Amino acid sequence: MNPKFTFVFILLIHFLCLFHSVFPFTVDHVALVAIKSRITLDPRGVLNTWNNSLPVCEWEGVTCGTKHPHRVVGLNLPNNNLVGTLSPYVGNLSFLHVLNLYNNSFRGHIPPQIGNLLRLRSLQLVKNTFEGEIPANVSRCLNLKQLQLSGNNLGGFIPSQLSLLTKLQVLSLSYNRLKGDILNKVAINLTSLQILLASNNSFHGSIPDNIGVALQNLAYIYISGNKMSGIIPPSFYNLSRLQQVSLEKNKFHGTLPLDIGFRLPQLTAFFIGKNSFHGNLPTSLSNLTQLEQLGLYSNKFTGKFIFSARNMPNLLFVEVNSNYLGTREADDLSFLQTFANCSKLYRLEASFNNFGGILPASLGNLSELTVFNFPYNKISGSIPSSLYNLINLRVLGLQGNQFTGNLSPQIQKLTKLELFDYNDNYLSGTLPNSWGNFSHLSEVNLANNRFEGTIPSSLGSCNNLLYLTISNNRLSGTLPPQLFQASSMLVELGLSYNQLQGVIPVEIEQLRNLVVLDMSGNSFLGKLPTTLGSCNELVELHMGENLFTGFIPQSFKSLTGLRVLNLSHNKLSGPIPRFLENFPLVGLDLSFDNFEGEIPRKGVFMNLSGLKILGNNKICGGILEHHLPTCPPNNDSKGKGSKLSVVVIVIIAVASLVAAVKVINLEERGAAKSFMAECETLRSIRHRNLLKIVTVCSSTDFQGNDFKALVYEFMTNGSLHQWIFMDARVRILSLLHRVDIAIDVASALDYLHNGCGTPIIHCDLKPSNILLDNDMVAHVGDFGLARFLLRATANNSSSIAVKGTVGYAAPEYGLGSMVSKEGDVYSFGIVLLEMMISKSPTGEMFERGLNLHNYANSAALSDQLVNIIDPRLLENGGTSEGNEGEILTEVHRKHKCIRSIIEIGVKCSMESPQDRMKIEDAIGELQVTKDALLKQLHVIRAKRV
Ligand SMILES: *[C@@H]1O[C@H](CO)[C@@H](O)[C@H](O)[C@H]1NC(C)=O
Ligand SMILES: *[C@@H]1O[C@H](CO)[C@@H](O)[C@H](O)[C@H]1NC(C)=O
Ligand SMILES: *[C@@H]1O[C@H](CO)[C@@H](O)[C@H](O)[C@H]1NC(C)=O
Ligand SMILES: *[C@@H]1O[C@H](CO)[C@@H](O)[C@H](O)[C@H]1NC(C)=O
Ligand SMILES: *[C@H]1O[C@@H](CO)[C@H](O)[C@@H](O)[C@@H]1NC(C)=O
Repeated sequence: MNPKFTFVFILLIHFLCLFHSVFPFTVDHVALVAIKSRITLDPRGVLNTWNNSLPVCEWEGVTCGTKHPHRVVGLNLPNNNLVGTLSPYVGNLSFLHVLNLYNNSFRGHIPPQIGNLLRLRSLQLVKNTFEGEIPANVSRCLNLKQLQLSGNNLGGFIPSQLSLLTKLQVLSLSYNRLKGDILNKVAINLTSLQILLASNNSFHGSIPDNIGVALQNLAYIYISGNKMSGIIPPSFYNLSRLQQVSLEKNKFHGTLPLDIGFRLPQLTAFFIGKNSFHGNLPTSLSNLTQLEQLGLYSNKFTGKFIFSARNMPNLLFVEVNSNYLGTREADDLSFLQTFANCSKLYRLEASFNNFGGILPASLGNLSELTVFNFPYNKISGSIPSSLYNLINLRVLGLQGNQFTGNLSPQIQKLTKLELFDYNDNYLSGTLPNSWGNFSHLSEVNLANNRFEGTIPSSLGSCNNLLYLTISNNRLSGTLPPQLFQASSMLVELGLSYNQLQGVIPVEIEQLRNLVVLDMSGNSFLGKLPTTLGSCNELVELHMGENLFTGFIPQSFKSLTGLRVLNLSHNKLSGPIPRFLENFPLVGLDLSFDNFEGEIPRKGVFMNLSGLKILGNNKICGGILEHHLPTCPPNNDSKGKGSKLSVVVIVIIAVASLVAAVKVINLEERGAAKSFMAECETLRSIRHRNLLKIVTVCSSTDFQGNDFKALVYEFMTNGSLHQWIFMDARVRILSLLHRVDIAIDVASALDYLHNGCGTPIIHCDLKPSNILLDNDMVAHVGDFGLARFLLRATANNSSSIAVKGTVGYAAPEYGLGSMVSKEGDVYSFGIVLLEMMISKSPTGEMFERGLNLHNYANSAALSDQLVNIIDPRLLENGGTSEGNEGEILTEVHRKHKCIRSIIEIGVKCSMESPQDRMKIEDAIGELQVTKDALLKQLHVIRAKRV
């Protein structure tokens, strides 16, 4: 050969070789660049190396072959948060063996060009957001051993062509929305299959009868959460290599074969929960010596649970909740003793079965146990103290059994507890004192037992507690304020139906996350705590069946999320606040209280089934369907003749005009303005027992000075003063009248003090300011000296040296004290005594140290009341037709009532303000007295008939 030619030939060969290796290199390069171009976000910058200054084989995630050093055989980009679509150019990487995009955010369709990758062995796209159908073309990749598409948004039918992939060992399709009969149409032909993951799709069909022959290599089968049905065919138990089986949440039925434990010797996980399997559990389950996880919950298994874990050193958990296991016999729980050697066991659950017997003490050996959950069985006996050795416990559920005995203080050893439920047993004794160490505890339920004693204050130190329920026990005493700590996260607090008493600590406001509060059925008293208004996450508030008095606080206005409010069967009074109309209430129970006045008409008040208001005798109005009496016409509308004619009372005038009392100096900056504001407030307060203010007027008097006036409605029956000292022959105030008037007046004061936002102090309560309407209902009027407490104490310029009226004004006022609620209570006490004794406190006999209070008090102490009370009280009893014995009994009973009223009067008029009774308590006691009196009158009437 011509050497020249030879040279050219060699050159040509060389060039061809070069060309041959460069050309394919270019195809892969182009494909990768195209793939990169479809990736819109690469937060970790893995694709930064994909540039022209580096050869393709050095790009991150790219692997080239050894036989074909310039061809891309692997593309591995897992866990990179890549966002974008997968370019169809991927199909040009014709030497690719492995494509791994696990755990990124690829979306769009899986390109069918994948089907061109005839050398592909592993396609790993798990945890992306691919959508659309699986391209049938994938079935052309006949070398595929692993096809992994779990955790995407793939839908549609599974292509039957995938059955051609006979080399497939791993098929993973879980967590998509795929349909079709995966087992019979696809999997059954995949003779090499070892791992089938197809949970949580919409696959249907049954387990093929020939599965035991066809898929002899199967080790993992996860088909839970589909729509599969049928039985487990007998040949399934020929799959002797099976290690993990999950058939949960389908519609399988049938029984388990007796010899299951011998036929699946390698089984480590067996999950068949939430199907309809029935029958006895085969005892051979005990021979699954490799078993780690056993989940049989929500089936229909029956009979004794004969199970031994003695040969299962690797056992992690057993879960048989919601079956019919157990026979209520004493040895039902003997299987628990066989767990002693399971040192890894961390979860035991058997709720909602029929297990009887007692808990064996050997439980204490299961040191790794974190969940012990056996609620709703028939387990009896005491809770073994060895249970409290399980210091890793996080969930302890024994509710709904028949346990007796105490709650051991040893519980505090379980410092990792998160949930602890002993609800609904027969436990008794006191609650342990120490709750300080439970820093993880989020739920405690001790309701429906027989616990007694007080609520331990240290419960408040469980800072992560969200749910605390101790309802339906026999707990007594008061609520420890420590229960309500600022750090508290409590969402639900259930204290109902115990024997708790006292007032609700104001600290309750610190429970800012509270959603449900149930205090029903106790003996709580006092007012509803105003501070509860701060718990504005509340959705349910149950305060019924207690002894609460006073009004619904204005602060409740902020409880705008309330859906259920129950204040029934208390002694609450005052108006039903309008703001309740605007709450999303579905249930409002105000029945059997003493609410008064017009009920609102909107919101829940229109809802016949949602509203309960029975047993409030002083309410009126509302929608027709409630059948309440119509309210007396409002003064704002035109009055009905003379009865409603108005009386003008000039109550405030300029300083120069008035007597000794300096009221408001209108020359002072802002005083006139504040007067008007106060008048507006006065005008807006409405209470059955307050004289209604018709209007406010402001004018100039004859000397050219400003004067301000309030206009009140007119009362036909005059003042209490007139009645007390009225000629006995005309008409007499009966004892019942007097009690009613006392309650009316006290209610008015309570409303002024506590019911209308800023407390108002009347400052001049006396019989001549108490007016009686046509029905002898008392109305407190003349706010001439009324003070807004907050303003008076907060701002000196408007604090006034009030004297009130001699005889009725509290002694401390004479010493220059600020006006106070207690001052009004003093006046009330004096009025009460005056009403019963019929002597004016300024009468001649009351001087040199003797006053109405001392007079009544010493008579009461020396049992001389009968000698000082208004003699007319004992007349007019209406029993003149009765025999002597009856009369004596009645007089005796009346005495008791009179005595208790006088005692209330004495307690209200104590010398020292802090010793005086609270007005709301006075109402409560007067109410009790009235009830007793009414009962007595009923008896008398009944006898007469
Ligand atoms: C290409 O990537 C390399 C490695 O990340 C980098 O050092 C180089 O600056 C890049 N070149 C270009 C042109 O982006
Ligand atoms: C997925 O990738 C992200 C980002 O690298 C990583 O933080 C996360 O742990 C990965 N998740 C799994 C299940 O591998
Ligand atoms: C799958 O296997 C069945 C028998 O089990 C057979 O009838 C069918 O033709 C097979 N399908 C494919 C695509 O090989
Ligand atoms: C099966 O397990 C039970 C209970 O552990 C045991 O008594 C029995 O000997 C085991 N049978 C075989 C064949 O291992
Ligand atoms: C291979 O990919 C297709 C898209 O799937 C392109 O259309 C082709 O041009 C490409 N071929 C080459 C040689 O890059």
